[in-house]
Amino acid sequence: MTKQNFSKTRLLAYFCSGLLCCFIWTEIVHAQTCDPIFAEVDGLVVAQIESAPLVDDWVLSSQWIPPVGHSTPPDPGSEYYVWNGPDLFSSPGSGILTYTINIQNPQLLTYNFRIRNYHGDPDSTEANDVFVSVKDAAGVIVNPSVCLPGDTHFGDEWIKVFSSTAHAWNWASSHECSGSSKHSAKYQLSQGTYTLRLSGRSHGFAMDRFHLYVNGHADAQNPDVAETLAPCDDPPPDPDDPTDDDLEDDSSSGGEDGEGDTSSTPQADSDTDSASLQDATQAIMTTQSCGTVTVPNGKSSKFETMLLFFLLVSLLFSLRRQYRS
Ligand SMILES: [Ca+2]
Repeated sequence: MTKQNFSKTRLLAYFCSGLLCCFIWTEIVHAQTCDPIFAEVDGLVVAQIESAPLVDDWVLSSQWIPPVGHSTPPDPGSEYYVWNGPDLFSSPGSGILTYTINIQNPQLLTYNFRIRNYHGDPDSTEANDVFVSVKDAAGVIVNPSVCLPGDTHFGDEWIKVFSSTAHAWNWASSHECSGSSKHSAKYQLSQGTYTLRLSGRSHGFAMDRFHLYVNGHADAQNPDVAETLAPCDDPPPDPDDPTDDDLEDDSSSGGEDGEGDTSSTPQADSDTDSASLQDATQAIMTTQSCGTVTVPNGKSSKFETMLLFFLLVSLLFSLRRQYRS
């Protein structure tokens, strides 16, 4: 090996080492400063349940031992949480999991709320629910759009969401507005930031992820679609700030979906708002910097790290071999 070739190889190794260091540093800074905000992208919000820190009696799937007689959840493709605390049928507020959501579309649209869940009690009406609360940025309660004044739980911060499908991962999620008023879960949301919280209710209820979506979205109940994370360095737009360039005017229409109110099995029907949402969400897609939105399960950064690490190790071995020769 000539001295000139050795220098070139060494320079290349230094360059790749620097690149790897910069990448790792970016990942570290990202992990330290980026609280997840789940952005609406083209009418869909996706959040992994395990994105919120474990609290109280929630347990990670790997630590969950189903009670005797319960069926065992199959692999859902990602981690999930299970409420391992006692039944709290009348006592919401324990084991609160918090998710920040940002809706970009300025129009008031109906979003189906679905939790991908599992419950394995022999009685399908047991171990099948959780409490949910949604508030806007001002802390005002957002009532489920399927609950009406006169319902027992209209105006309550916490409302029960239950699943009617047992022994399989499913998306069945219904609001129980009262004992006789139970509907597929929905919220009407417009542009702004919201806080969605889940609170333990039934022992053994397992949750993998939740989606908020407009009717007709192609990935409405796709269990592999990536979280719709907002970029860490791009805070949600302020609707009250006219200088905020992230706000876009969208005059197309949206609204009710016509889904049967009494159905407890969610369906994505043909009424689509995707076209009207495309423009309003384009800004997000073009400014994503976290690198996890378009790749299922957020595996892109891990893949890139492994690739760079492999490249660096290969170069170092090559350098060592050539130097000895
Ligand atoms: Ca999950």
